[in-house]
Amino acid sequence: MARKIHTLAGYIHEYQRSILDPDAFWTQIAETFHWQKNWSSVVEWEFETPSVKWFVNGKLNITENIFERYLHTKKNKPAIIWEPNDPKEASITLTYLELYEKTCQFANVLIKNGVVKGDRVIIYMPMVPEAAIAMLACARIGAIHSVVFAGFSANSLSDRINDCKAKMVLTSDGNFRGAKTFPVKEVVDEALKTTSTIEKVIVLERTKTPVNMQKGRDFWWHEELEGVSKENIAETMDSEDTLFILYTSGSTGKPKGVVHSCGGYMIYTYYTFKNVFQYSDDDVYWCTADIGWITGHSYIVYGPLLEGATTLMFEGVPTYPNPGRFWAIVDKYKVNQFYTAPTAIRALEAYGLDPVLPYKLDSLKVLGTVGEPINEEAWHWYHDHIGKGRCPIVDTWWQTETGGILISPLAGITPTKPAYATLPLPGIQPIIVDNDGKELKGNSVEGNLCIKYPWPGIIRTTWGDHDRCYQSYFSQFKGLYFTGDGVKRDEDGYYRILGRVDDVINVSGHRMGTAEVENAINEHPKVIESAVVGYPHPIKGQGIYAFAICDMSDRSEDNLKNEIRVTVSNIIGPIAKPDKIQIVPGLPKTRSGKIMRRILRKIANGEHDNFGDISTLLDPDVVEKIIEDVDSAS
Ligand code: 7RM
Repeated sequence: MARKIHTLAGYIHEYQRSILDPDAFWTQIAETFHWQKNWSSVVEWEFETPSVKWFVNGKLNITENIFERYLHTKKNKPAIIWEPNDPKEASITLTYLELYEKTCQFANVLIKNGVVKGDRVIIYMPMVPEAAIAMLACARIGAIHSVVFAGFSANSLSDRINDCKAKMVLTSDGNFRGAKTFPVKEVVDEALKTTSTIEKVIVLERTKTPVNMQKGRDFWWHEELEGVSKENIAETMDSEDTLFILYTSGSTGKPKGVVHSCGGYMIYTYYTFKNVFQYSDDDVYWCTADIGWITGHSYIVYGPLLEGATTLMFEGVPTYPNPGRFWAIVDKYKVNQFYTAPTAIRALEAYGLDPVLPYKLDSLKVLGTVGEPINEEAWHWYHDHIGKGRCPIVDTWWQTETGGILISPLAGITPTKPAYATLPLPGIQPIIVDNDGKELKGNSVEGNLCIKYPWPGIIRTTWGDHDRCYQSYFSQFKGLYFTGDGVKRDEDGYYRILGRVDDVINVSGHRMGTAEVENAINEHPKVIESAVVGYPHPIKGQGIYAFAICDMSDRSEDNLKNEIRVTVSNIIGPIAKPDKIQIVPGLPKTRSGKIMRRILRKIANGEHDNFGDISTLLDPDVVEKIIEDVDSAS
């Protein structure tokens, strides 16, 4: 086993080593894995075009490193524990052996249905073990999975299918979420009206929601499994072959397909999982993310399973059947590491301590957060009332594009500090630059967060459009990976993430491009133009505030706002619905026609003066008019 860091001195030593000789550092970790063929060089890279390759020419299969690697020692150890939405329904435990057999069997189902190495398979599923099995089965045969969060609309799903020209969709009849059931298959049917590449759809029966099965295209999961072997020989993958595509929003209108490759992602998710959470062999680890997000990929499925850990998967929502559900699950399974989002912490905090007090929570050793900055107040509540002051909080900063955690405490090993992600993990070389790209050296500085050296989990490209990868992350500051986040390095050298500096809003830990939301709003026939900004929201972190110029001739304001929300929900999904809409007579624009978001952001933040230089505005009066009417935003 690659060394787990046990002490602060150990961290400092490993960090130094990783910077002075990255090749030796990563070699030592990668050597503990099963490679079908060894790599010829550890890393080959440049951040100009960019091009990054790890473990060059190495051959492997990530699932062999989850299953075959552990079968002699862990075959009866629980790999996945699944807790259903309804607490009265039986839970499911899959041991490493069982998960292995199910993965192989489903891999054979994919093969039987014509999926071959390199094909794209969309996974649009609820949080059930089959979703993880589907991902692993794809990885087993070298098919590229692209998980689409089951809360996205038919339109969003269809865009993603078309972008990656997927051949198959794996889905379910429905999805239980709290007291509601969502007709997932119906959304797939709708999406497939505007796609042309999907040959087959395999449908898992989960909710028994009636569905239409199109002959020759749609097949039942359980029927496909009948008579299929549980043995499968893993496909040989090149280290740089694509493992998966995951779509994420950026500052432009269209989500981009972030591409991760097999070798580097494997090493990086494993190493970060092990060290950040300080997992020990009999621990039960629980990450509450959905597998539709990168956190679910890296820290429910791949990272924990590569470590041979027991990972808990929860189908439901934190407030069903009551807001004590998370804590009931922690006690039920004696969860040792618990990893969630600040937005969930704030939402549960709002219910007070009554839902928490009935539970012991004494199994907890480590608490984690991810997805957005955590405010000090929520940090202390989490620390005091969930961790009972005993558990270190790992505030883990990372991105879809980074594959795994880059800046975070190591639980119980390195210091924590409320609202700070603290220190870079070994192998990570952060650099702060000002807007001109000049490095801000030393401590007590604030600026744009970049990374100057590759790590194994870094994004390789954006699917089908490499230039977009360059434009989005490598063009702003020459020779650096730019994260899009602002950051402060304090007097002690600790990093505090300040939030996005681009046109991305982070709503409950979910990234939304302002342009993407505007495009959706503008689809409403009565909307002439719109501008979207983020504003501080007590629970979601940021809320979506839309300013819209509309034709109001035949609608009441309330009706129109409702219709706009429905439009956005249909085009992107409910998570993108504006929290506030203000109908405005005009938008502040420069003479060249650019919307001055800086001003709108201030207005949405409740600031009504100190707009800085507005002399370049085409019509300065419009700002006055918008401010006069801010109370109409709803
Ligand atoms: C893992 C994930 C990435 C963006 C990132 C940040 C924000 C994530 C933290 C955070 C402050 C954190 N991937 N972010 N973690 N901000 N502290 N611990 O969330 O691609 O969906 O989002 O999320 O702005 O750039 S993501």
